[in-house]
Amino acid sequence: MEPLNVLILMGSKSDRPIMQKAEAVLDEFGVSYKTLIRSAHRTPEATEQAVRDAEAAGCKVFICAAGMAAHLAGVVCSKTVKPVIGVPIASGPLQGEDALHSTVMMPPGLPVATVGINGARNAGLLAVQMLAQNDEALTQLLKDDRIAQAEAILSEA
Ligand code: RP5
Repeated sequence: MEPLNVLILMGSKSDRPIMQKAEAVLDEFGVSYKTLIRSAHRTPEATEQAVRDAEAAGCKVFICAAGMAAHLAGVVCSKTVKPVIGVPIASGPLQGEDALHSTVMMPPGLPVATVGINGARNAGLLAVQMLAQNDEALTQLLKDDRIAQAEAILSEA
């Protein structure tokens, strides 16, 4: 069985349309991942279990997406020393401002690398960059992606 590299957690199925962009990046770069719906508030024990199971399966990076009072990334961070990437989701009346602050403003000692509101693509890319630290092939794919981005912009001029 292929080892698990990334676990994507999201607080609700309503977060899925955004988080599919993170999955698309991991598919694009051939990175193995698993996606689960787990909530810091609604399913705290199952969230902790998901972290334990993922670590046992070799998971190297966690991506955690939640909206409103978004504590999922912080709770996962409290249960692992693997890097945690937080994605604040624009759900609810504050449209992600609440989730951004809840995700990014972690106490000293418990870092969550937070991307922008709904920044699922960047979360996927940051996970790939973390994995690429020890992977020449992934590093080359990331360089190719930067070149492709530049070419796309220049071709529009
Ligand atoms: C958060 O509350 C979820 O991550 C979601 O963004 C938001 C709303 O959840 P639902 O009411 O759609 O399940 O926990």
